[in-house]
Amino acid sequence: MRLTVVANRAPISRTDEGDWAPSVGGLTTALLPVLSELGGAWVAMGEEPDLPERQEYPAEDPDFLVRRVPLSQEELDGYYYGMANSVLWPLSHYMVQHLDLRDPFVENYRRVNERFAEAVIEEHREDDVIWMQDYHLMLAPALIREAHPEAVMGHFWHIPWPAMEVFRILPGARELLRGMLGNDLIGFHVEEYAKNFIESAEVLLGADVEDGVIHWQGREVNVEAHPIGIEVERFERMSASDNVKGEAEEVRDEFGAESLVVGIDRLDYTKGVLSRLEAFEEFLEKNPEYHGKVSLFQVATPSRTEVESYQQLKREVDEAVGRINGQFAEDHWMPVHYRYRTYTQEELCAFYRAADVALITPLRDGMNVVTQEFITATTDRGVLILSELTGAAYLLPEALQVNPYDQSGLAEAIRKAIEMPPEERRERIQALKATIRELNVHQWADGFLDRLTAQRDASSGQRAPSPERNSSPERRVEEQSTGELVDGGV
Ligand code: GDG
Repeated sequence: MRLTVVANRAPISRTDEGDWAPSVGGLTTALLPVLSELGGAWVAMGEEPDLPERQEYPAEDPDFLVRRVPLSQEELDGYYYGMANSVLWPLSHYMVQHLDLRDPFVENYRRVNERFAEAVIEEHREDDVIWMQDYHLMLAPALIREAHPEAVMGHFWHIPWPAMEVFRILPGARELLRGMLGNDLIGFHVEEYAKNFIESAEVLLGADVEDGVIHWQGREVNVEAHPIGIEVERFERMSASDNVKGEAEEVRDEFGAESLVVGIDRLDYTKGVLSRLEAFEEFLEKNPEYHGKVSLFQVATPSRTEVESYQQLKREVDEAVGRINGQFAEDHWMPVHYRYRTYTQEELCAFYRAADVALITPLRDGMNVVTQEFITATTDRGVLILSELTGAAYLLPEALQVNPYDQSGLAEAIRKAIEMPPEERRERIQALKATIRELNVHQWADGFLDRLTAQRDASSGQRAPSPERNSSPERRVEEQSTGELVDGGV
């Protein structure tokens, strides 16, 4: 069995020295080891002109093929910045006010999905398993299915699947659903998104559903929850290293606050950075005894800077930071320390470790792995304030859960977190750490592929079972430690 991964982004990028190396990011970390072991291909868009369409990797002793789908500027604008980032992204996060519906977005999304499908069809061999990723590629599965009715194909959706009544707002909702139903297995982070998807197929397409399985055009489509994890052991090691401990101390000394509240996000309107700042402002207004004692350190990583609503958000966040600091700063105390840039993972780890409180308050989020990184990196002191509108919240009841739209509730949660007694902090964080250790990114990849191959074996009945895969550290890829932007999720 070989594997074909189909994702918007390629798994390798050029280093400063001009070589090729695995890109930074959860998806690459999870899937490259499996792909290297099984062999096969990774199909992705060509992010720059002049990149080879077919590239064996590693060059000296290839494990797999990188197959690029080169895109014109018009295609990139329509498919990626348009349909993916300005339509499917806001809709899936229930933020219809950010929807930007334009015909060229749909046309280019169709065209690019066709081109991805053609590339997969060309590379496909009997017995391959195809694994699609995310909301960029909703139409490709049905096209691949037409060409290869026997193909074994799964799709992991990294963001929320909204309630059916929200999904149906989208003109073309049915076409997109039909595209997705080309798959054999569709994975989401939590059951709720899976239920929403099933209801969308049932109501909008009239699909038959029996015991959670969708019956569609003579095939079965399984829809399941497969919550993603992180590389827990690596984060634990990094956090316990002298380097990170030293950097965490430096951060605390630099900011000088008794309590440090930390937020780390891509600057995306779904992450709730603006309402978080407003809640922190309310906290300061209501609790003058904490002036001079509590600071918020907010890292906002630049993201999708070409999209107008992201430029607008940046202006609003800049303004809010200026307003809060202008009103409350004192000689030796700055209420908000704001950084609009990327950091290395090691630096992020030091920030998590320096934090007394992590403030993770997305307005919606498929999972939110920053939460998992904080839980893993923090000591017994760390308190997690977590939006109940994230996938992570379903798994982490011991967090201080908040409704991110409730500004006063959020301001109150900040006070509660700061005043939480050490024993309660320790109990909560230990429970959270235990949960996160169970969610490992390598197990996530293996678990999804196992379900996919099991389904293939069950439906064919004749093929040999897939070879045992193991999750040993040897097959994991060393990660480059650069502060490369993780854009648009995976
Ligand atoms: C999508 C879904 C789901 C951030 N700044 C820097 C940096 N990061 C890293 C974080 C974390 C990742 O980016 C962000 O992950 P999230 O899960 O928070 O969010 P999305 O990017 O929106 O991802 C999400 C995820 O897919 C996985 O399925 O959880 O719900 O939206 O790992 O650490 N990394 C580095 N420098 C930075 O400045 N190196």
